[in-house]
Amino acid sequence: MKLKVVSFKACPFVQRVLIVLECKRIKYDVEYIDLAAPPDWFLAISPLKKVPLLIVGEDVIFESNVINEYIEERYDNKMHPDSLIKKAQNRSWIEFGSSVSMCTFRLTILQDKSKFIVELEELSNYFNQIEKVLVNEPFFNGSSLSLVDATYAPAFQRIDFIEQIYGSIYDKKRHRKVINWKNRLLDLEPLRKSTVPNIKELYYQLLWTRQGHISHFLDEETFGNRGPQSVY
Ligand SMILES: N[C@@H](CCC(=O)N[C@@H](CS)C(=O)NCC(=O)O)C(=O)O
Repeated sequence: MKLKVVSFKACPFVQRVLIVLECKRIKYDVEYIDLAAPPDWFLAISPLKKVPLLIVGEDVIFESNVINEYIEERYDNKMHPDSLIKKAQNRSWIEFGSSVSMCTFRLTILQDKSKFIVELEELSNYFNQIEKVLVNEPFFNGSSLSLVDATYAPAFQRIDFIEQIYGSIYDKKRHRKVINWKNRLLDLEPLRKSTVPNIKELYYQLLWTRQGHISHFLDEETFGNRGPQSVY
């Protein structure tokens, strides 16, 4: 029975799941929905009205990290470490990754410049914390990819997109290991396969739709008139 992932093309949380499916070489189908006009069938099966959903036959699983734990338990090519304590620590850093992702999301919607700057400082503080625990290379646990890597890669990809229009976000001295880690993750084939090819353009279009402070760093001529703020 083939797995189905319900997705929104620019969603980083969906990507976490697709990265794990790609790493484990599991076949899956993707069904895209428009979150600006979600279909009734989706609203009926998504308790939080969010993607990703994983559909396994008649069953539905929601929340990206929970979906990844299911895939990890069900399939070979294990990505969690064997050691109980290391596995628990990996889960702690996966949880931390959700804070990083939400911070990255807020950077796209905050309209007030000073609040945007405060959020950037928050992100930088998160990087300080991650820097302290990055003792392995090239990935979080060393040579093999983990669910932690799959959690952070989509957020790092978006932070890079933001950097390309805004300027430096990482501190080259303080975040040296984080920068190395994110560069390795951004080079991964499973990350490339986890998105549509025009993800960067779609992301900038989303930034424009969100009309946050960051949208002022986009080229107005490319995106047209500013509309009312909308998350999707
Ligand atoms: N904690 C959720 C977050 C998922 C999430 O926020 N997905 C966004 C798209 S990127 C969504 O579906 N938003 C719809 C909404 O908030 O109405 C997860 O990890 O799966």
